[in-house]
Amino acid sequence: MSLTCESCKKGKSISYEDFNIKVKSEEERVIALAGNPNVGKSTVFNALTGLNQHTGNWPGKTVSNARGSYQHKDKKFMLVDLPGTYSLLASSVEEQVARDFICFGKPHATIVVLDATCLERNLNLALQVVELTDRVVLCINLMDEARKKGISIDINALEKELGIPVVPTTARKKEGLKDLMDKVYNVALKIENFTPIKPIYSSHIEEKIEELVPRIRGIVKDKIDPRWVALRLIEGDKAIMDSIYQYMRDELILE
Ligand SMILES: Nc1nc2c(ncn2[C@@H]2O[C@H](COP(=O)(O)OP(=O)(O)OP(=O)(O)O)[C@@H](O)[C@H]2O)c(=O)[nH]1
Ligand SMILES: [Mg+2]
Repeated sequence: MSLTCESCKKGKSISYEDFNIKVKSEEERVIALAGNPNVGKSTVFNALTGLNQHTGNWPGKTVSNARGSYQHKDKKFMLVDLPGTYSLLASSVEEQVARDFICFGKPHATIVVLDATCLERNLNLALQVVELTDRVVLCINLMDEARKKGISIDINALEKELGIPVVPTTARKKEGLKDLMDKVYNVALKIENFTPIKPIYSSHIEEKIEELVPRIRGIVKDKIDPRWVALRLIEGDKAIMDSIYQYMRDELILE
């Protein structure tokens, strides 16, 4: 991708279009599909999109991507299968692709697919996505395997604890997918509004965040969550500065 994105040249905000995701009409909603490796993302993707799929590469990267469309109720959706990642810390090209798409591509919703048999490890990525966007649906997949292992998951408690919709699925048997599409519909069309409960850090870190947020907000405005950028800066993440500059150069208010 060139340093100045196509949308910026046209005076528009950066969006999924700058990631080579083309929708047929403005009405079509773009949904990102994220998750750890091997949790059933492609199984969910295939079950929802069937034969309506295309593959390509992420702009400027050798990582391939798959997109597919499906219709639910009266609306069309474009599902984008992101590379499987354990985190969004952008230490690998796959993590960077997933993070940049969720952060700068501004999909209408992001589904995070989790493995019901090892929720604790998988929730790490889910919490990172929740820090980045309010429009998230958790899909707890492999429920059949969890049942076999005697693991039961309190879906309502998870929804309350995280403040986002949570759907149990067994994608291989196509169980739970209608419920997943209903929840994605509601989040993407803002029919139901959710306020995800974001992680709170130790008081020392929270103080630093408070100090940085107003300054970051002055630069990025409402284009990207200033708290999230503050966390990345505290972490010493240099790649995020490059990405912000690459994708938002013409939108930043620089003195
Ligand atoms: N038992 C069971 N197996 C499943 C389920 N969903 C997917 N699988 C199986 O899990 C394996 C991995 O599924 P994929 O859909 O390829 O997972 P993925 O997340 O796309 O994997 P990567 O793209 O490699 O990260 C496959 O053998 C699927 O058939 C499920 O709900 N139950
Ligand atoms: Mg896959």
